[in-house]
Amino acid sequence: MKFSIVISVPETEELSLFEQKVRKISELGYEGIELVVRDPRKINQKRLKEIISAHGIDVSCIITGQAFAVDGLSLTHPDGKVRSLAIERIKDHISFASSFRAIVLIGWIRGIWKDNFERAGKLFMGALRECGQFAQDKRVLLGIEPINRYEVDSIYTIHEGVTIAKKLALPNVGVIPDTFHMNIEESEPIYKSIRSCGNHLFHVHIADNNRRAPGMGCLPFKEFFEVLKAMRYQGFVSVEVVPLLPDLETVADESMRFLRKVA
Ligand code: LER
Ligand code: MN
Repeated sequence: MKFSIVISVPETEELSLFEQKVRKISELGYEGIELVVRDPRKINQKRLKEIISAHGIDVSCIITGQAFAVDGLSLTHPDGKVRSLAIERIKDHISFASSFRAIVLIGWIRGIWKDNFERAGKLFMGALRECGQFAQDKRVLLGIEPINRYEVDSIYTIHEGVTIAKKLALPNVGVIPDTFHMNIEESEPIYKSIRSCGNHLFHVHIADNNRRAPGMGCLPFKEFFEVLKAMRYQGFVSVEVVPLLPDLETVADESMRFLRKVA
């Protein structure tokens, strides 16, 4: 099984602290890092690429949610100008991801749908189709992340994510299940519900039920990895702990020790 861990890319020229983190992650045995990037145009891409290639580590996935959380961009925003900016931003993420063969995560960028759920659903499909086709030309995969009801108001379950991927029928659009969200929203244990991703399973986020490092709570990870292996899953399993306490290094270390035992 290939493991990565989520890490934020700072919007500064100087990436020495970032480099120290990448070095540590790679020393701990991770094969990849997953990058939180608000705006790819605001980061020092040249230096970032040098660091990544110097440490021989892959970039598994790009998390785009900060474009919503910080900039308020959403693929379903009632204002067409904001929607266009959101689509342009995701295209920037896709172009950025293409140099690493990383997946682009579609999570919070779907926005909040409550004001007009049906219209938002249609806008989301249209935006995803446009971004998906753009990504296809760049050989990039897009993954819809089902997220729990306390953070968003649409696409909570794997079934909902897979239904959208099937409707779009683009081979490069799939789903990114996250064990923390699955434990809240799925009706079956994580090792059963993961199966419903089928061949739409592009990437996996893991955290325990309390969103701490896997092994620090009560989710059945041994059975979960048995099923992933039975599914012949070849992608990354990426540690996403929130909040990252006491620090990235401790979480990365605790997670890897546990993962080596159960995966
Ligand atoms: C959000 O809770 C999440 O799980 C992340 O992957 C960012 O969308
Ligand atoms: Mn996640």
